[in-house]
Formats: sequence, structure tokens, C-alpha cells
Amino acid sequence: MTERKGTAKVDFLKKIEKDIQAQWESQKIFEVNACDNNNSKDKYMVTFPYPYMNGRLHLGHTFSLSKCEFSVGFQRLKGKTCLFPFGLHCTGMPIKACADKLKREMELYGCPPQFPEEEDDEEEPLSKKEDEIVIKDKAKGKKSKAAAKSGSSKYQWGIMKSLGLSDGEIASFAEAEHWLGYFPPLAIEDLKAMGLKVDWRRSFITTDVNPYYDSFVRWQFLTLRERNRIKFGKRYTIYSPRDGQPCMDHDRQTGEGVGPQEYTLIKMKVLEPFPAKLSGLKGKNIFLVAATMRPETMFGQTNCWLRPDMPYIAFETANGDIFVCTQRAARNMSYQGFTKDNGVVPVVKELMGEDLLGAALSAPLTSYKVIYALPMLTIKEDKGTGVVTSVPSDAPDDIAALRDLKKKQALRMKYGIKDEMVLPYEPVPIIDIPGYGNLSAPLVCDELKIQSQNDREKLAEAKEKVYLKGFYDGVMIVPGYEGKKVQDVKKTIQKKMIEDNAAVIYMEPEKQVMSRSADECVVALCDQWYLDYGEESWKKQTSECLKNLETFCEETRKNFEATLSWLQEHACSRTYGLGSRLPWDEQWLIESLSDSTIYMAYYTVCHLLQGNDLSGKQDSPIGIRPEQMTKEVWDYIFFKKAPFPKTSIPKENLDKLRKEFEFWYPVDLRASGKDLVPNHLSYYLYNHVAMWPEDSGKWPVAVRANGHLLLNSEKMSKSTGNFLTLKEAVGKFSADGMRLALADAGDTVEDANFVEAMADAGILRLYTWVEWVKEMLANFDSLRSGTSHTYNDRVFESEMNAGILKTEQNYEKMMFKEALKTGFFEFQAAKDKYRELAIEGMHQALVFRFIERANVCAARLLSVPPICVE
Ligand code: A2H
Repeated sequence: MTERKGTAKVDFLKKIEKDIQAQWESQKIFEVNACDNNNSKDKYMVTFPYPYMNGRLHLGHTFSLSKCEFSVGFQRLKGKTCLFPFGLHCTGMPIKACADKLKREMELYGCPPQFPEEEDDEEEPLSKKEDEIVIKDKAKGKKSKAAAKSGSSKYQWGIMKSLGLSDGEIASFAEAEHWLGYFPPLAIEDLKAMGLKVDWRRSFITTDVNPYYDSFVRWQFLTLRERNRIKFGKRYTIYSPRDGQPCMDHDRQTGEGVGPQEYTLIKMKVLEPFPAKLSGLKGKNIFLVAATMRPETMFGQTNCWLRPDMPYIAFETANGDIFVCTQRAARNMSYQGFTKDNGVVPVVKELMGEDLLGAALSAPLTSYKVIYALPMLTIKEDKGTGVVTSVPSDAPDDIAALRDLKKKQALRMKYGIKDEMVLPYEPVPIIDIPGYGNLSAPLVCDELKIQSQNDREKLAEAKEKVYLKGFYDGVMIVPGYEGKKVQDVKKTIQKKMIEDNAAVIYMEPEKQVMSRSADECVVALCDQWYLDYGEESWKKQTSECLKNLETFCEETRKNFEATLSWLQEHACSRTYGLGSRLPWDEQWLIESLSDSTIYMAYYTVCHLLQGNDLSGKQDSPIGIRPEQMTKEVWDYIFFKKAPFPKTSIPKENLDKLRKEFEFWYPVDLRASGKDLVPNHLSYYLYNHVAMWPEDSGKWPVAVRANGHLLLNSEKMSKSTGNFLTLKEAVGKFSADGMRLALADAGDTVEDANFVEAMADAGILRLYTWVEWVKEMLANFDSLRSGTSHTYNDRVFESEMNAGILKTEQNYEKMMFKEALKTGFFEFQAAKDKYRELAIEGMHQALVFRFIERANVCAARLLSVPPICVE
């Protein structure tokens, strides 16, 4: 980062900002009530997804929320009654996990803790999430680093120190509640210093710490359940064994959006005599279990593949059978009901792939009575079970590896493979693919002149050619299924093998998922409450909502559409963390992506409930106590058709709440990072539809999604130091210097870029502008006046008019970088040109019109337009 020169100019701007902010505060400028204006068409409500309160806000948050701020500034100047409320999210795991970790550290090492020297072992790559925790895995006796971004320490204590906290302060953070009291006020302080146009009376923190919010969330869940949107049952879920609960997007360090992937597990029975390493298991049923995506090809199995140098285990399943696969796969299976005890893998033998080569097997459906376990060197460790069934007729990898063995006697020798285990085995025609015949894999391998299983690139090309075509156009030619399309029989054949006890369903994460506690997640079959986002009618109505939603760009709309097409059940209950409890089953907490979907409705009324306190602990301004907020009371506030409830709250007061909601809803704009489209923002649509199914007037109006923010063209990261908190940015550039650079950073869904030099230049320009305005005011009398207008006057006037028009359009489209260009840079340039060209002198009226208009154009981006200075 560049060395900065004197701070006089930035201090000058900061002083103005401070003074103005004090005036706003005392005049309650941004506190707006519904009753002030009865025409709800002229209202504008914008919201930003409440940030998570486990640290200070940073420039990434600031960039996304600047979109709300700029648009609310624009709509205010257009004369609308505007509301920008701002809540603070505390629901979920991370705060609790950090608090618990601190507690453990203090128990182990005292307070302040005396840590053993930190070793520099296994440096793990940093994840992209901002708020990370570090967990020491005692069970394994090793330290794993889940990214101590905020400092180099692996200990939570060290991380807290790097946040600027003293030893004396840190101990209190061992209680999760302490975080809730600590970070939210700081967030508000930082946001106020940025000059945000927020009605702070409507701020709150979540979780059951806040009895009003808690009651609101319970009401939401009772209603969703009543409407059959929440269900219970065993479901496959991405799960962290270390956390002991499902691991949803928000709880992940890597693997956002990754779901469970289904495989068919083919049971290949090991025939006696067993290979030496398994001889101790004589009498048991032992299976090599191969994970396949193509159960309908099992008619063509010719052998089984194992990787000689890869470790495998044999473990006992619930019915006493023995399965052989990788440890990783067994771990997944143990959470899917394969083993006697959930999560426990009873290992009976550890071995290497080479120990099992040459084993004789009996596999389902294939015409070969006995097939053998043979070596394949390209098997991946992190996919499936590490056991692969070989169908050389349809899988290029399989035919290439089989040909290698057939061709190279030395290879067979190396692994002790006898000729009769390989040579008699030929690919079996099972599927006809138009254009590729009935032995598609050998054909394509010949065409591409693939020499061996190591021809990675060509094999990838071969697979691309045959797989999709095989699946969509392939026709079965095996007896019993002749003439049937592959895609039509896939499930039938899978089902048949399962019924015959020859196969089982096996799931694992599509890609690796790491939890924030640095645990590799599995797929687990869990009892859980889930929101049924896959349900047809709900999905359909949400698509209706999407149709009328303004997304500002096609890519965001496409992203929503894609999400709606795959979205299924979403587990909403948790056992660990902070939050509200499920009202009908209080052992469960509601997770953070589920208590955050319709809370914008809560903004409309919470200032009348909570009193001047984020956690709702002070007296309500209209005397409503949390326990009075029954389901019927909430119904009355939010549902037009609901009857007046039995309650001790005076009707007049309830009507006040109802009026607020009716006035402010729907939400006119929600802005956030694009990575929230596939989760939070889609749930936002779903839940609005579910809560107001017959009142589309309450559904979201517009969603704007932006890209990630780079800082000086580099990724923001605490560990590299290329990082700015909101507080630091305002300190360095003043609110408006920062805001200019935020507006300039970019408006599309591509990465945006905050350039410090731009913020510095902004400071200079703002300073000069203010000075110039002052000068003009002082020299008012010496400027040219009178009714005659010169050519230069007319050019300047018309340039101003054109600039205003363009700027207005840019604001409407939420293109703030463009608005900055047309409304600030070009606008000022027009004036500079006029000043130079008008040798006759600038006209008084035009100079003042310029000052006024330039202010109006830029004012939506700035917190304090220079005209306010006087
Ligand atoms: B399939 P996806 Cl006929 N390493 O089964 C490398 N490959 C592995 C593996 C591992 N650890 N585990 C499974 N596989 C293979 C049959 C088949 C398969 C045919 C055609 C296509 C096909 C016979 N081999 O896969 O990346 C297995 O081979 C097409 C993708 O998770 C498994 O299905 O989709 C497939 O890769 C799974 O790969």
C-alpha cells in the first residue's frame, strides 16, 4: 500500500462529515414512520442481508451495502419516503464455536493462557470466508489450521488479540453472549461513520437473546409448518462429524453449493480361497464394493480395478458382511446406516490394493461367472470407494487399462496377474450408440489412437464423446432390455440389483466440503426438519415470483433459474450454535439460512416493539411485552385477512404495527454479493411466497447481486495484509473518499476493484470542489450577471442538462460507476471547460446552477454533498 502524504485534506473532509452526522442524529433525519406519508407508492424500502457479528465489518461488506446506500440516496432525492433498516445476525455456529474454543484453551493453558510454542506444521490453504475459527483436533493429536486469517496464531486467544483486544478483555469472549453485546454496537458505530442513511431504531440482533425477534421467527416457523412447508424425516445431508451436525453453506470453509452425489455400490463377492491378507476372515461374506454411475452397464463387467499403491480397509457392516473400500468411503457409509453404530467404522483389516490383486470375484449381471481384481493406476483416492468396476465396452478408461494388461506381459508379471485372469476377457457388447456401434469405448480409443491408461488428455476427450451420447441416445441390446433406452432403464436395473441384494445406494459429497471447524464433511442420513424447497407447487409459485423480479442483469436471473431447478430439501434444524428454537420441538435450533428469510417484515415493526436496545431488553415504546406477541397477534400484523386476535394489546397499537407493515412492504430492493443467489436470496423468494401465497404484492420487487471486491486488483485477505476494515477505510479516506472509490469499483457481477489511489484522488477532488464552491460564494458579486447569454453559456447549460439526464438514467439502472462518471467527473470537466473558454467571464446564474446540480448528481454517492458545507 502506498505511503500517504499529509492528512490535512482528509481531516478537513472528516470534520465536515462528523458535524453533519451529529446533525442527522439530533434531527433524527433517517427515522421514518409509515404514518408520515399515506401514499405507499412513493415509498422505497431497501435491505442488505444482515452481516454476521463475529468481527468488524470489512470493505467487502461495505461494497455490497453501498449499493443499497446509493440507491436509497437516489430515491430520497427523488422525493420518495425511504427506509433503509439494518439488522445484525448472530444465528449459527461460528460465534459459539469460537467461544467454546476459547473456553477450552483457558482450561488447558490458563488465563491468560501460556501456550506451548506454535509449530509451523501443515500450512493449509486459506479459505475465502472471512470469519474463520481454528480448532485443535485433540482426538487426532495434531493441530489443524482452519485459517487463522486475522493473525498468524492458531489459537483463538491469538486471533482475538489480533482483533486489537487486550488479554484483560479476551476472557469474557468465552461466553457466546459476550460477542452479541460486543460486535453489534461496533458495526453500528462504523456504519454511522460512513454516513449510512439508516433508521437505527429498527436495528436488532437475532437469536433467542432477543425475545421479540425470537417470537417473530417462531411465528414464521409455526406458519410454515401449518402450511406443510416443513417436514421431518431421514435425509441425506452434507454433515460434519466433528460438529456432529449438518454442515450447510454458511458453516463451510470450502465446498459452497456442494450437495450429495448418488452412486450405485456394486457388491463384488470375493470367492474362496481368499487372498492371503483376508485369509483370517474365512467363512465371512467379503465384498469389494465398486461405486458406479452406470448401473445399467453391469452386464458388461469383465473385471474389477484396484490401485496397487493405495490403502484400503476391510470393515464389518451391520449384518456382519465385510466391505472393502477406502477409509474415506467407509467413513461416509458409517453415517448412512451401513454399520452397526452410526459414525463408527469397525475396521477388521488394513491393506494395500496390491494385496488383493488377482482375487477371484463374482459380480452381478455380468455374463462372466468369475472375474478378477486387476491393477489400474489412475484410480482417484478422493472419489467413490477406490474400487472401480470395469466395463471396457463403454468406459474408455476401462478398455485402455485392460488393453495395457493384455499387451504388456511385464505389467502382469509385476503385479502377479496370471494370463487367464486377463486374456480371455473381451469387452461385451451391451449398448448400441448410434454412430458408435455396440462397442463404443474400444472404437473411440482406436479412433483417437489412445496408447495406454496414462493418455489422460485423449482419454478425457474419448469420455466426453461417449458418455453423454451413451446416456441420452444409447439403446440396450442385452436380453430382457432389448431396444430400451439407457436413460429409461437405468433406475429399473439399479432397483433390481438392490432388491437382489447385489447393490446398495451410496452417497458422498459431489466435491470435497470442509467445515469451518476444518473437518472433511461426509454425507449422512440424518433425522431432521427440513424446508421442502423441492416441492412442486412451492417451486412453481416461487418461479412466478422470479418472473416479476427485477434482477438488473441476465446473469443473476439465470443464476436464480438454475437454483430453482435443482433446489431440493433444505435442513433447517441444528443441535449446536445460537438461534431460536423450533417451537414444536425445542431440542432443535433453527439454522442461520432459515431464520433470515422474511425478517425484512420484522424491520417494519420492530422499532415499536424493542425499545432503544438491540436485544429487545428495554421497554417497548408502545408498551408491548414479548409474551404478548402470540401467533394470532403476528398474524394480525402481517396477514391482511387475519381477524383481530384475543389480546390485551389495545387495537390502536396493533393497528399501528399493521400499518407500518402495509406501508413499507414489499421490499423494493435487496442487494448483496452474487454468491448469495443460490442460497439466501433464493430462500428469500421461497419464504415470501410461502408466507404471503395469495398476496403477490408482498413479494420481493428487486434483487441486485454484485461480484467480489478486490482491493488494489488483488484478492482481499487478512493473511496477506491486503485487507481493510470499514473503520480503517473511513479513517484513511474519509467516508466520502471511500464512497467515491466504492462507486467506482464496479457494478456488474464480475469482480469489482477498490483502488486506493482512486480514493486518494477522490479526497483531493472533493477538497478542491469544496474550496471552489466557497470561492464562488465569496466572489458572487464579481461574477458576470445580466440577461444576455453567450455561446459558451449555452453550451455549458446544455452540457449540464445532458449530464443530468444521463446520470439519472444511470442511477435508475443502479450503474453507480457510470453515474460517478457522468454525474461527477464529466460534470466537473464541463465546468472546467466553461471556465477556460468563457473569456467573457462565467455567468453568476450558471455557476450557481452548476453548484446546485453537481451536488444533486453526486449527492447520491456522497454522504455529505459540498453544498451542505455552507
Ligand atoms: B463408472 P464421477 Cl461403463 N477413480 O462405472 C476413478 N474413476 C472412478 C473412481 C475412482 N476412485 N470411482 C469410480 N470411478 C469411475 C462404469 C462406467 C462409469 C461406465 C461409463 C461411465 C462411467 C464402469 N467403469 O463413469 O466423476 C466409475 O466408472 C462416467 C463418469 O463421480 C464411475 O462410474 O462421475 C465413475 O468413474 C464415477 O465418476
